[in-house]
Amino acid sequence: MPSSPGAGVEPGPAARSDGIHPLVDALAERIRTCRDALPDLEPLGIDPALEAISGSLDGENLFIRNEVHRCRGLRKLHLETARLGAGLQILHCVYFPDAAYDLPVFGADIVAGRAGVSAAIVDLSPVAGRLPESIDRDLAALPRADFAEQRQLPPWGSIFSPHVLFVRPADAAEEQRFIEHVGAVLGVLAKAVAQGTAQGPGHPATVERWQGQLRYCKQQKQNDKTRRVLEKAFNPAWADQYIETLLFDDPPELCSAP
Ligand code: BLA
Repeated sequence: MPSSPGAGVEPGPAARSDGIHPLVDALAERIRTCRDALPDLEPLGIDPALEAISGSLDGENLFIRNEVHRCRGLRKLHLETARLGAGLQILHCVYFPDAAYDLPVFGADIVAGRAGVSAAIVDLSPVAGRLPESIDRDLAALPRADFAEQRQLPPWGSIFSPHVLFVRPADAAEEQRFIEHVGAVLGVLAKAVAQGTAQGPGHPATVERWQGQLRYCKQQKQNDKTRRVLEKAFNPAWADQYIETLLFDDPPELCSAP
């Protein structure tokens, strides 16, 4: 784990939470509410240097707040809220499943700048070719989320499911609609978590899902926009470590028992 953001940053006593875009704040609250109802939820230990990172860059307050948990069926639930200079505010959330369970990766990301929210994305992404049938059905049955501006996925976005929602919300009503849709997607995941049962670490389906999770991380790491922002706010070596150890670390090795 990287221990210090390095040049350009003066560590402060705690992450600041002022000046957060209302969508970032409200979505983080909704995600926490859904998360706190998951079975056997417990906080995962996190390097205190990464839990709350604060400083300043070009006279702007910088902060990152990280929350990391686990629960039954999901090995790592990561929620990050950040303000990274030039008015850029980010919500980043990924739930990585335990490969023994037939569960997808949950991912959500919001990028807001001075001109408003430029990107809002949410998905339950398959780790085994396609989504489990019941999840596919439940997502297809959700109320249609209408947005004026749909966005085009980049090539690395082939990891996302056909149900992915990627938009630029036009106004406060669309921002609220996005929050409701994320809540509904998390409801679909919560149902699958409640019904899920584990297969052995050596089961071919577990191994396939583990490989799918590795691929998810590999593809996400091709998003140069994330890397560039972190490099500018901190420095390239720190950004690289942060991405490799906290944002998209590879899933832990499976033990060989069947
Ligand atoms: C785009 N992500 C972006 C952009 C920035 C970041 C600056 C460009 C904004 C835009 O295209 O409008 C930056 N995102 C970050 C940073 C972090 C972050 C610094 O999460 C974390 C510290 N990205 C994810 C996850 C998803 C995701 C989990 O981290 C999806 C589940 C998606 N971000 C995503 C996509 C784009 C994006 C699809 C658009 C990329 C493109 O158009 O090339």
